[in-house]
Amino acid sequence: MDQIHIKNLEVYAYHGVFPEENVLGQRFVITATLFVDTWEAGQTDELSKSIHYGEVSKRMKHYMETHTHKLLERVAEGLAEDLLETYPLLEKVCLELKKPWAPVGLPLETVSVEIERGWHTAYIALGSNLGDKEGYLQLAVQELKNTKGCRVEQVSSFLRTAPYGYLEQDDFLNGCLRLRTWLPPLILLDRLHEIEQKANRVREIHWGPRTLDLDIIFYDNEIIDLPQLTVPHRDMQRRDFVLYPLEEIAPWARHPVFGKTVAELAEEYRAAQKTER
Ligand code: PH2
Ligand code: MG
Ligand code: MG
Repeated sequence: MDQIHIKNLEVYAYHGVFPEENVLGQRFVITATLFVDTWEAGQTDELSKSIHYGEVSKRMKHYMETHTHKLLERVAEGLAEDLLETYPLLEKVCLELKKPWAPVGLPLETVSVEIERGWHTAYIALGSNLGDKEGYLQLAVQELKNTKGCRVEQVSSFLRTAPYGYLEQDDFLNGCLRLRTWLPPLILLDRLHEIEQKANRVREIHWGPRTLDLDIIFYDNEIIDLPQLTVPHRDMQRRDFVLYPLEEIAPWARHPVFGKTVAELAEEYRAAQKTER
């Protein structure tokens, strides 16, 4: 992707672990790479189609001067968050934050932290089969809309589905949504669990009745195999309650393991249903 570079912006600020750093202050030097599609700005000569590097520089200086953090890591994270939340055209940002006067008592040239943060696309499956099912799904959408680092882009219609797995339970209401987020997968998962808790979810029977279930189906094209989290969601290809709502909003999204689109997986599911009968 196209890049805009801001190299070695100098700011005087008070971040640091040592109390004297917070009192005396010191020089900080910031290098930022902004990943932004500059095609339209290049064609039209319109600044509004790109990101104003002067404005970004001022914003970073302002952030540095109005916060006092201990760690360079925290400063870098705060700057990245601020830029991603402020500039809709900013897809990703790389930030290097240097402290040439770091008081370590040794003759080093500089110390620095470098991070890369950006927006990702995740698909979340929603399900409920207890109480006010629609209300719980709406609550989930609202909560995600109000989550810092999350933008809900599209929500499917909600579909009544028969229980899969453990059959002695009420029908489900299921849906799917597309999320733009700069939260990493495990942090997003924590947030989903928090929202499930808000919906008074109690974890009892595996696959049993629940007020609200939120699952990460895709996170970009990432393949994640951790004890806490498997992405793409395992067995999604055999679940109409995931495939059908997902097909509605993202028929072209491609499963990174099977190499097939959601529309293809849904079609295969329908074909298999026919031969079973
Ligand atoms: N979720 C399950 C188990 N079974 N069945 C339907 N129809 N919909 C679900 O969301 C669902 C299920 C475990 O999460
Ligand atoms: Mg589930
Ligand atoms: Mg779940």
